[in-house]
Amino acid sequence: MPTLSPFAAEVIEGLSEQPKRLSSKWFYDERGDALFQAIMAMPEYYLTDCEREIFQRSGPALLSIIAGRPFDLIELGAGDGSKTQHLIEQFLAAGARFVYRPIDISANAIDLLGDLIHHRWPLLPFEPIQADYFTALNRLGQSKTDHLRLVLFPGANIGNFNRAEAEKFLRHLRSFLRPGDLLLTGFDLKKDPATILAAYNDPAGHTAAFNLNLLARINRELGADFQLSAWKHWETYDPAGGAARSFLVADGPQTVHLPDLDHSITFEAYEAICVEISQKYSREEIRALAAAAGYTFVQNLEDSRGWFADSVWRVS
Ligand code: AVJ
Repeated sequence: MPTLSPFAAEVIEGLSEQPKRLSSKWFYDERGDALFQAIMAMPEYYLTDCEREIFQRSGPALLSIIAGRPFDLIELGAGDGSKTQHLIEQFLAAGARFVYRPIDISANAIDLLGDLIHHRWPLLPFEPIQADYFTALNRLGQSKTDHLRLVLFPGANIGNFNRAEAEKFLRHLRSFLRPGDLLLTGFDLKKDPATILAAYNDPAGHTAAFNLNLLARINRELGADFQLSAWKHWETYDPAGGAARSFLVADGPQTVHLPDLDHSITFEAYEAICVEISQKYSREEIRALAAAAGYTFVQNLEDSRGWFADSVWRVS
């Protein structure tokens, strides 16, 4: 048995389970990044606009929590950093002393962000780390700075974990931080189910294309023969549990071959693959999660509609 790439191993494992599933983390290849940009630009996808509004006006609140201490502004999954630049602008205008330390797995994203930051604020200390979250946090844990840390985990990425996984992730994150350090996490709040469903079930089909790209990626990278036209995107939102779930449903029986991996997978008619969960939270659930993961809840920063919360916690 040849050693499988992490992607191949997870595809085979997830499609061997009952019910079948694939992790949404594999959505983001080059094509997936572009499709996600299209999702963020569409009117139904309110999350990005809400968080931009929050960042545009939360500089003073964050600086008052930081209370004048020099700090490291650490951003998990910085991407193009476009929302964070609103915070940086307010922090600099207020004379705050801080180092900007974006973390991203993509070297390309870090390079582009570096050019932008150097051009806009040539004097801002900029120390990026190109690595996955935990490798980067490990490195930060070894650095000797006495700066307070403000860690940003924006974008509702926490929603791609179920509740138990979210707690585990946040607990693990805390183990790299020191008492007094701050964590800001983006949570999509429970709201009118119609609003949530529309954000993941757009009439233009951007979300469907984004999800189907996962099967296309398996074809491209693992030599599989998924017939994309035989799959349809199906979205649900459970207003009690708060999970939006995305499925890809087979519209007839089919067998998919992965010749490179010497493997094939059969699907019954209407069999579904669960490809994403986007968990929504109540304010009460956010407080409970903070406590369960070992943090002290400090404050929710919300948009004017009360649709999204960037929740600020302190390491106890
Ligand atoms: C990037 C994880 C926040 O769950 O809302 C958007 C991804 N999926 N539309 C989300 C996504 C379908 C998004 N996150």
